[in-house]
Amino acid sequence: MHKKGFNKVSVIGLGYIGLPTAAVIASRGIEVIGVDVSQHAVDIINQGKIHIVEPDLDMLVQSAVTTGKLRATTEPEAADVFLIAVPTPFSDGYKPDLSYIEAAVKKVAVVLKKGDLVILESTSPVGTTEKISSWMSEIRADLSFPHQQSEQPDVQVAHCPERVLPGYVIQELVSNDRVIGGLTPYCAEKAKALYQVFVKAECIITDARTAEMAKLTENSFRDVNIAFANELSIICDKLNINVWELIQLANRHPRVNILNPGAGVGGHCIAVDPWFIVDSTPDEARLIRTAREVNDSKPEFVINKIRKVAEAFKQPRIALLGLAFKADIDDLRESPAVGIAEKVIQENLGEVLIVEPHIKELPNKLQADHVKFVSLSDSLEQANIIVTLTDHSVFKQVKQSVLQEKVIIDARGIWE
Ligand code: SAJ
Repeated sequence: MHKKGFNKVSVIGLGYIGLPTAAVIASRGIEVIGVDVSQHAVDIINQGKIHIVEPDLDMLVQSAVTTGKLRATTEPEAADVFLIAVPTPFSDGYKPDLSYIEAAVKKVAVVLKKGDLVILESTSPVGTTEKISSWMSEIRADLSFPHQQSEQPDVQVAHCPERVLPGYVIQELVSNDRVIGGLTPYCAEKAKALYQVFVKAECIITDARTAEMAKLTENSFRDVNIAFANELSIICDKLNINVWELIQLANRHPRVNILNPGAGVGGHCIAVDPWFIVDSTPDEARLIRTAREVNDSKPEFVINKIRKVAEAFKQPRIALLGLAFKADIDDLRESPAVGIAEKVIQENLGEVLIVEPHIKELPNKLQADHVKFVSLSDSLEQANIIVTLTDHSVFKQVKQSVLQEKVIIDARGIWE
């Protein structure tokens, strides 16, 4: 196996991106040290098991740990490459929170040596790659860094944003093109050589700021397009038009491709990243901000529909289908469906029957006396109001005849 001089790679942050990346690199015969602040995650990984859900990841991690190519620890140790894959959430006022990145690179700085490469994979506001270079230089005055404009810095720093789709991570890690932005062209070249060890698609080089903005742009593009669909659904509701039929018809135009309205936009990326652009350029990013606001208002629109329908029943029994933030996954974090369920329960709009085939029990915040966690068939039997919140494949198979006596709020358009 051609390792291009990368004998030891350290991946900092063993979550949805870091762990699959660590395992894929290890599967190419390179020694990988995974670092995470969670002792629990480290222990599980060292047993060859995984603490997150992602298809095929379990096998990959098991084999990497068994062959001795992957090992996890809580403190960084010396390596040739450090790949940072920690979260970048936003704090109050939609301000990017770089504290996880800062903590990670400051720990990495301690073990850096001349010739090392540091790659930031975490989605980050424009300018963050320069910032990490400067954070590291504060701790290591004995080494030169690329933001210092030195001809040949001791340490190379680049940004290569991850772009994988949850549920398809293992496949997309290898098959997606990668945008690689260096603080200098040499930094980018060096990072490209690493990605070429496991990426089968193209690795395209640019500067760090463009790479940072490229990732934010991709997710903002999707957010704006989903917001268009969501706004249409609200307009059509007012005008008494079936939005699903409308979109199907409009999409027959060769240059129109409208996405699907839903119960809101969830997940850790699309509902977050556009705010990083808004935070950098608040006066200019008008459309991007409005798209966020439109998508964030969609859950309240769905709750309003449920309120109105529930009022008409003496004993409303409301089935909520799906809690995950999108189809066919088990991930409930940042899910608009969970927020809707919480509100319906809090407001006591009726008896609530929750269906989520991808989880084993309801989260604590959704447990109450008037809430039952039931199977799809039980919910269809018992409920008089049925609300689709997530477009899981199993829901699409429900026969229309079963739904005839029910009031349907099909927020995902799965039965249209
Ligand atoms: N959604 C709709 N209507 C649609 C499409 C999506 O309401 O037509 C909703 C989904 O239900 C979900 C949310 O949007 O709640 C986001 O889902 P998604 O499948 O669009 O995206 P994510 O968040 O799972 O992953 C995205 C991907 N980005 C793009 O497609 C541009 C992925 O490639 C990124 O790597 C990932 O964000 C990330 O980590 O940034």
